[in-house]
Amino acid sequence: MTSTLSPVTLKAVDAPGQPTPSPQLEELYRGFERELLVPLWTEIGDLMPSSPRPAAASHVWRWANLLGLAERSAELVPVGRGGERRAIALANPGLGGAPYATPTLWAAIQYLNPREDAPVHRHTQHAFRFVVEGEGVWTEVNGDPVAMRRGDFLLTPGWHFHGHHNQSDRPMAWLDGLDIPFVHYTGSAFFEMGPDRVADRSTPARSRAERLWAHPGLRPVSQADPRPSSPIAAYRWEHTDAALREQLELADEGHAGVVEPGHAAVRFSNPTTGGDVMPTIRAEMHRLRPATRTAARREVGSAVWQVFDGAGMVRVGEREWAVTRGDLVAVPSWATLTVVASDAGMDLFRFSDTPIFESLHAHRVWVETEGNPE
Ligand code: 1HN
Repeated sequence: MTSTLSPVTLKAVDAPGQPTPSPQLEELYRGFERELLVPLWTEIGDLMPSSPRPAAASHVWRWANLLGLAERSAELVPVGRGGERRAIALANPGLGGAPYATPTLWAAIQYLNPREDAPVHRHTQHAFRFVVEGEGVWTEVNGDPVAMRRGDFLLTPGWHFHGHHNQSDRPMAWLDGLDIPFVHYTGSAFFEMGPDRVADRSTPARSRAERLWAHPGLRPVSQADPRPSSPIAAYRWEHTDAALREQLELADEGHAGVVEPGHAAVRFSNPTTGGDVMPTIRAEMHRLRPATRTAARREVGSAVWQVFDGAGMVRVGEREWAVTRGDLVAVPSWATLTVVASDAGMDLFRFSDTPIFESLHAHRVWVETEGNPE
């Protein structure tokens, strides 16, 4: 894991910008080591690159492989107090084996057997679920049962009690996203268990949160204050799908709305602010028409993409992968990303840590345009 304390080790080297090695310099460096000090002149190249050089790598995880291992876990590993979740995290190959998809984001496949419960707890980490296939689980958020179905995007903002119940006779798997690494590095994690018994085994099609909040453009007059996280517990696929379809139809009719030709996108938003769904996480759905290639793009902050439907290619920097339904791609900060849909077209879910950088005024974007090559 990431918590080992490493002592300072310094070496005098004969290199441009470095002081000439000598026994006296070595002696000075031993003095720095004893006092746990590091001079800037040995580190400046890593600390001050001319543009971001993240430790995280781009990487693809295949949904078919994750699902096979999650199914096997479900045979061998019970869900209950202590472990709390049968969630298996993506470990970015650049991050030393930590269960982090990127330096700020956790992504995992979670799996529940038929009739199985994951216990109620709460934590300061913000969380969401995205459902690439299946149904039958209700996630209970502050006592409100929320149905999970393919294409739905569901929120568990920080410090909301939540547990999951599979109320069906079939197993179900989904994607979990959380800001666990960010909260871990910044020492801001709190955790508390909830009641051991499931409060509400009812299986409503719509949660109370949706009945109050999920009517387009309509806000309950009693709820006037802005909230740090969206009160909409579930963003349903039928709405997301219609929004994407109509963006593309409007483009066909000569009207504005798409990101670029053949590329529609929507951002899940907090109706009380118009901003992102949670303070640390941005989430979007993208639809590419058959054979559409996005403009190459780089931005500060890291992201994870999951193919929801169709197939295509994802290019990150020099690397390129063919991807299909469920596959997940980690995109490090400032890596150049291009997505190309196959002849079947492609829908992709994306989540990122962008709100952190926007609120710090540290967000930058570069987009390929004519006359703006790499
Ligand atoms: C958690 O509460 C969930 O609620 C998923 O489904 C993954 C990883 C670490 C800590 C808490 C969930 C988690 C988690």
